[in-house]
Amino acid sequence: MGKAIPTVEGWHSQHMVFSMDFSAWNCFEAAEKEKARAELKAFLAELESMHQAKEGSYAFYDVNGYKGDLLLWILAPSLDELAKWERKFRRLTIASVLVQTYSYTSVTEVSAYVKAKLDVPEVDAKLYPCVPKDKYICFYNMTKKREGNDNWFMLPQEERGRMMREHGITGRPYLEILSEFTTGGVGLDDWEWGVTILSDDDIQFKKIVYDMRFEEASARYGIFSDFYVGTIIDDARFEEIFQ
Ligand code: 76R
Repeated sequence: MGKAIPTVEGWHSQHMVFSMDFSAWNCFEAAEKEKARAELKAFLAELESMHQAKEGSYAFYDVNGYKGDLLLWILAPSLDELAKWERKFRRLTIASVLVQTYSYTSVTEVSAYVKAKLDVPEVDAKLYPCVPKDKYICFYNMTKKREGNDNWFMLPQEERGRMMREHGITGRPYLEILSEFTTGGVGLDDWEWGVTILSDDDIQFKKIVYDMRFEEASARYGIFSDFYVGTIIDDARFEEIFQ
């Protein structure tokens, strides 16, 4: 019988995806649009202050495809802080033209599969991430299979450790061109993990995910959600979206 691997947790994490009703937005008067833009900018400035103070972090991206238009990722010290941010966002004027299409509640997580020590700065950087403002984001969920002989949770720890070491070896070279954050959602949401990758080169998402498909941990045990990809909403893009 397997045994749970020790994990350490850091900030709580809320991924939110919204679709924007552009026909409703287009019906806004110019002054209403201006008010909505100013409120949203003030909200983002508050998130930026939290990020600068290293009390949390965030990401705001323009999502491709039908799954949504905006991805807002917030990291904060507790679930209740996240709920406050969420409520604040929902009360913005812009929220009246947004419909939430996805969310994932979790907490940053590092496990002891590979790391001998969990109280080192490298681990802290994963638990309390300073999310980089890279051009592109890729977010999806993963769960490990529990079916017949392919039951991750029935495997001995050494066996899981071997596969996770292999996983780390595949992943490590990619850290030169992307950042990856694993958040754990067991007991908090429907999927076991959230995977958030940021890079200035979106092709690296395709490369790392394809590479990992051949690892046993993924090939045999990986189950994945929908994928969300998007581009950072910088000032220029903000004006384009909310014009
Ligand atoms: O090397 C180490 O010290 C850490 C090793 C490591 C662990 C334990 C690690 C490394 N990951 C770990 C855990 Mn990861 N990771 C993913 C995905 O699409 C797919 O097939 C998988 C999605 C990517 C892209 C990725 C990237 N990782 C996990 C877990 C928890 C599993 C569990 O506990 O059972 C999941 C679900 C997961 C998924 N991983 C790395 C990376 C990268 C780039 C690395 C190497 C760099 C690093 O150490 O951060």
